[in-house]
Amino acid sequence: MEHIQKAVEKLASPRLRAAVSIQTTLLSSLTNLMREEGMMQLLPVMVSPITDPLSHSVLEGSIKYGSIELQLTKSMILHKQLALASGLEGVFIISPNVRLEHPERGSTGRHLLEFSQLDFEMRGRKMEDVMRFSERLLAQAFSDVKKRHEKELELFGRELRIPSTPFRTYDSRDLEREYGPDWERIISSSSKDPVWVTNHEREFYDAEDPDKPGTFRNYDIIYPEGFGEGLSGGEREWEHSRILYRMEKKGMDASPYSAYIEAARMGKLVPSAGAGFGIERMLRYVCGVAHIEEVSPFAKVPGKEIIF
Ligand code: ASN
Repeated sequence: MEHIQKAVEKLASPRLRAAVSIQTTLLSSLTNLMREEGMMQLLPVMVSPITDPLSHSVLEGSIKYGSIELQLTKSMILHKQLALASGLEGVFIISPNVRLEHPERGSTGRHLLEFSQLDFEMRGRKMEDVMRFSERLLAQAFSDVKKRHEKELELFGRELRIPSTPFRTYDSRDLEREYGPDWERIISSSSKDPVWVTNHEREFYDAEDPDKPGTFRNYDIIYPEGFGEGLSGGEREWEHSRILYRMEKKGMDASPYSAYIEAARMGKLVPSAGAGFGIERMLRYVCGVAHIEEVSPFAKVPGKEIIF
């Protein structure tokens, strides 16, 4: 009963109203810039035989449709790549992602069982293009929030900085060497503006540097003040043989991805780069709150009772 009361009180609170109005501005600023860039908006895919394999472990999230097994979307990465086959220069989606995170992640302040990602992909672009574009997106969105939401930011006691660009860039291997496995928390807590961390060994679809095997052309934005990771993206593997090679190196079973692999074999995947912002994480940072659930009306926190 107490949990229900708390959930209802949160829904009725001025803080939540303020958060949702800031979120509305963030989304319109970000997507307007994408439209100005000539990118087209896709509608979300929520179930499919294929989804992002992810590089971290989550609980199983498939559903049965008769005898067919469908995955709940973990991210639309593979669909973003496939959508560029149409000849579009760039695509974006406000994409609902379901990731059944292990219960321990409930205390990180930034994990939910379902979240929304502003996910985008640009044909023929390189990692540097996406990094510069993402910085512009953040700087513009934050400055629009500052202009329009003085009162709401005051309610959160938040002094929002407009980040200077370009953000500092670190290589994950250097950070690991210097700070050990806890590097993300350390670099986030000691920074004033967001930073980039590049070169992560993760899913098969993030491109390996052809000139430096073992180095990866991907990147994350780490928010400052301890807020941690808020975007991840990369240049992509798109050639049939490279996709098979990367899947094999990862020890993946390629059979569930046969249609995607066939599209690559037919030459329908194109060179691209992209990324995705976690919308709730961005809002948490902008409002400066400890837990994402404070700014998310129907938050499903791993390991916690689910009310609405
Ligand atoms: N959206 C991410 C990307 O574009 C993928 C993810 O969310 N796992 O790389």
